[in-house]
Amino acid sequence: MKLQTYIVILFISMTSIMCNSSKKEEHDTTKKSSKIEKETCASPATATDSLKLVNHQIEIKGEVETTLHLTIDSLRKMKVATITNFKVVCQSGEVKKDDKICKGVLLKDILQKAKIKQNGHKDRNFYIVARASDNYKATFSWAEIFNNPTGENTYVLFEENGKPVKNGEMILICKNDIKTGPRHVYWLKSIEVYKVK
Ligand SMILES: Nc1nc2c(c(=O)[nH]1)N[C@H]1C(S)=C(S)[C@@H](COP(=O)(O)O)O[C@H]1N2
Ligand SMILES: [Mo]
Repeated sequence: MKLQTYIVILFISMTSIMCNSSKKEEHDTTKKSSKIEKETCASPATATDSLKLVNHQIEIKGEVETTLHLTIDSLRKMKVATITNFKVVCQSGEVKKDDKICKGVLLKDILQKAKIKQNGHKDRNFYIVARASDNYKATFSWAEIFNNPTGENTYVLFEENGKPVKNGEMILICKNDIKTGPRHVYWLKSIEVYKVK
C-alpha cells in the first residue's frame, strides 16, 4: 500500500514538471519567432534602391530543355489569367497588400514551355526556386506544381489593379498558401529548376 502511494505521488510530480517545461519551451519559441518576423518584415528598400533591383525579364533556367527569357510582353502572349482578391499576408498575420484584380501566367505553363528535363515518368524529384534580385527566394516542388492544386494557384504576375506591379516588373505568388507573404517574390529575376541529387 505504501509503495503504491509513493508511486502515485512520484507520477503526479513528474507530469507536473514535464508540463511546466513544455510550457516554458512554447513561450520561448513565440518570443523567438516574433523577433525573426520583426527582422524579416522590415521595409525592404527606398524607391531608388527598388529601381536598382528591377529586372526587365526573368530567366527560366537549370534542368530545362530551353532556357527562356520572358518579358511582360512575352507573358502577355501566353495564357493570361485574372486573379481577384489576392491578399499578401505576412508570417506575422499582418495584411501587407490587398489586390482587387491582377493579371499573370501560371508558373506551370511557364515550366511546360521551358520543358523540365525528365528521364521517364519516375523522374519527378525536382525543386523550383523563384529568386529575386535582392536574393529573396521561394521554393516549390515538382509535385506541388504538377500534381497538386498549388499548381493552379502559382502565378507570375505582371499587373496589379490595372497598373504595372510596384517592386520590379514581375512578382511570383502562390494564392493558396496559408500566409501568402513568404512565397510572394517581388523583383523576380529567375526561376531555377534543380534535380534532387
Ligand atoms: N524580393 C523580395 N520579396 C519579398 C520580400 C523581400 O524582402 N524581397 N519580403 C517578403 C515578405 S516577408 C512579405 S510579408 C511580402 C510582403 O512584403 P512587403 O511588406 O515588403 O510588401 O513580400 C515578400 N517578398
Ligand atoms: Mo513577411
